[in-house]
Amino acid sequence: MIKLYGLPMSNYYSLAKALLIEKGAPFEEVKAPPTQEESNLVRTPMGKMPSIEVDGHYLSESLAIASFLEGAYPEPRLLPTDPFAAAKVMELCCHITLDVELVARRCLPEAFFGQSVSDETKAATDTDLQRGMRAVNRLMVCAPYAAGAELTLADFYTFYTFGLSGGIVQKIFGRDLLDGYDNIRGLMARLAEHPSIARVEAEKAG
Ligand SMILES: N[C@@H](CCC(=O)N[C@@H](CS)C(=O)NCC(=O)O)C(=O)O
Repeated sequence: MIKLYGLPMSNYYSLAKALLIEKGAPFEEVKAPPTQEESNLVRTPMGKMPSIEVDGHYLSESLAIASFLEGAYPEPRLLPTDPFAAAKVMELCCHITLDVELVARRCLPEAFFGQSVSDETKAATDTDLQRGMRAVNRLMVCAPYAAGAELTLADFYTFYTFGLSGGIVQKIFGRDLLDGYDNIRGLMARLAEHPSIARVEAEKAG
């Protein structure tokens, strides 16, 4: 039985949970806030969530967790068998995370934690986000899924990144991150109804 550590409020935790459900992997959730305590750092060396425990061994980072699950539970596949097609999915995941999520997160302290970020940070975030969105959109297929005809790991990164990033952009800049990106907006709506994602969101709300 896999243990999933973290809190449902985390989009990365939710992503890992949706992947576990998608793969049909038996798991249990263990509430573990992000801390710098040794008991947490042994599981996740930056103290972040999520992490998982498999047969007494710990693994952090959502991409590493996804990689483990893909190997341990090959069906349903979330990466194409063709190596180049699989790498294209990973490329999309990287750009979504690095060029949208991590950029938007610069303003997370002000958007959701009552702190403030400088006007310079906001201006740079706005500029960099627009560039990141254009980059991601170049790779997005959205026909009907992020990377093409099949559901892949990129869909899970899409749903959980654009959910959080969109919330930050709305709060800080008062605009919709997906304005001009109706393809991604449509995909988000489809993914919200995908059973594993819908279950994670329902359990979070409940
Ligand atoms: N790159 C990590 C990011 C994980 C992450 O940033 N988790 C956030 C919650 S969504 C966290 O634990 N933040 C607390 C902290 O930064 O100390 C992953 O993909 O798993």
